[in-house]
Amino acid sequence: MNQPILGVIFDLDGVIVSTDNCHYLAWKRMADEEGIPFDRTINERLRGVSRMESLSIILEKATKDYTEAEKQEMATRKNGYYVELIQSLTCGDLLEGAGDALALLRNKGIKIAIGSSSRNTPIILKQIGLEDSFDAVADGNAITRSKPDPEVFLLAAKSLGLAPANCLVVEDADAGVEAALAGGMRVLGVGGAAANSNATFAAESLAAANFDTILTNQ
Ligand code: B16
Ligand code: MG
Repeated sequence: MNQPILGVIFDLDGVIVSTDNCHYLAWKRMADEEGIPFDRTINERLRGVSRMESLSIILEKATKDYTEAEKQEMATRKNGYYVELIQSLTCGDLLEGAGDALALLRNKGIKIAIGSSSRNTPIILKQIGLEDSFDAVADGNAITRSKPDPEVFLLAAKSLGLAPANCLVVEDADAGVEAALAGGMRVLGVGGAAANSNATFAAESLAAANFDTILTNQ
């Protein structure tokens, strides 16, 4: 018999808010400046992946080698462009169903947390008006290993005071689905991860997810 779900850990980008286009535009600007081919297909591989690992994927198409210092500079430059872009995010940029899902879970007494690879999580939560909405926030600033390592989700569960077996992760990236399962948690795949056959539950979006069923049919 499964343990009851007492906490839900949400990935941020692609689940609560769509910052993926901002990531794309910022990486594209940096890549264009460097003359490195980069398109939306390559961008799909960056979902849930840390900033430096994202850069490594982009550099697969580079025709020259870059030093560590140059790589740091490129990542910092991209982040500057990204932070500029996310200044215009508002609560209107919450993904469909996100606000309702958070309210429903709160009403049921379920604890809610963020588990994101992004080091910009605090800025994003503030921009979309959710900085005080979660019982715990675990993000890229607090971890050393990014998804598919379970570190960020284990930290979120610990901050909630819950065992991994009592937590459900909501993820849009395959790396995040893998991370949740590696951490001993169940996972609801949404968006791009809805088609991931390893996900415990699947829904096209948070708007289509039936938490009543998920929480009772455990
Ligand atoms: P940053 P998530 C991830 O957020 C993004 O999906 C991924 O594209 C990005 O590279 C990563 O955060 C790091 O972001 O450069 O802001 O630290 O999906 O884990 O919420
Ligand atoms: Mg994501």
